[in-house]
Amino acid sequence: MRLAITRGVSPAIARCELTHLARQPIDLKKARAQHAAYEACLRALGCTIRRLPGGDALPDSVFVEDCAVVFDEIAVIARPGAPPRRAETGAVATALKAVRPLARIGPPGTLDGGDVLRAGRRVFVGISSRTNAAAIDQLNRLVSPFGYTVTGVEVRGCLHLKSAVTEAAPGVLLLNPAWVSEGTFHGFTCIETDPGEPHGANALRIGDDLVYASAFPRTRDRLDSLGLSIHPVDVSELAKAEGAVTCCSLIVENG
Ligand code: CIR
Repeated sequence: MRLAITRGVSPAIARCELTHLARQPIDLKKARAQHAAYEACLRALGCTIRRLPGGDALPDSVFVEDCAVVFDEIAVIARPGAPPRRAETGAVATALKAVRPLARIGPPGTLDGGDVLRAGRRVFVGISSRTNAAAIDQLNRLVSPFGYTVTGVEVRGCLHLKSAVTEAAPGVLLLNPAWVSEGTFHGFTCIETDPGEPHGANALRIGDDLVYASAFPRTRDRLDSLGLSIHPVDVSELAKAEGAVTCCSLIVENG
């Protein structure tokens, strides 16, 4: 069974953390409708949705990806770099405890799950305003015994590593070369985002399918050339909170 852990959009989302974007009004009703459509898309792709309760007082709680990193062997509970977001991790840990042994990032480490890109046994971790070297060391110690190689990656100009690069298909990365250096990813095929779509590097792989924001049609054309099965979703309201498609779920294979 493939599980997708999600959390509803908080009524406090207008007070979300923002780093690279100016604050704009967010239409809560529309954000919730888009989030429900996103969940429906994951369901149609074979995921069982487990929507976590209790995030209403936490503005960014919809972005569950930042609270943990799920491996086949363990789940690592993150320690988000923005202190107000740390209270989000409890409910995520409770859900993951049922499906994986848990480990945790501890102080002085800070890590947002959005900074962790898994590609097979390679794990790339963004060195960002949210994720520091201490956390990368901790993650390395936790997962290298399972055969993963952990590499820290400088990101510039965006919030998280996965704002800049995600895996579109096995061995194929979708990236914005202005935010991350292609040279870091030896052995991978890299597809660049369209220059007019800098936020278009964030795609969510579910098996052989790709969930992708409808806001980036020109980059989508580039992905189409790979013959991937692409499922467009409109996440325009969540994008105003600096969120994208990967950040609204934690996918657990065999969950
Ligand atoms: C934040 O700044 O933490 C949230 N407003 C957005 C988090 C998006 N998370 C993600 O891309 N993994």
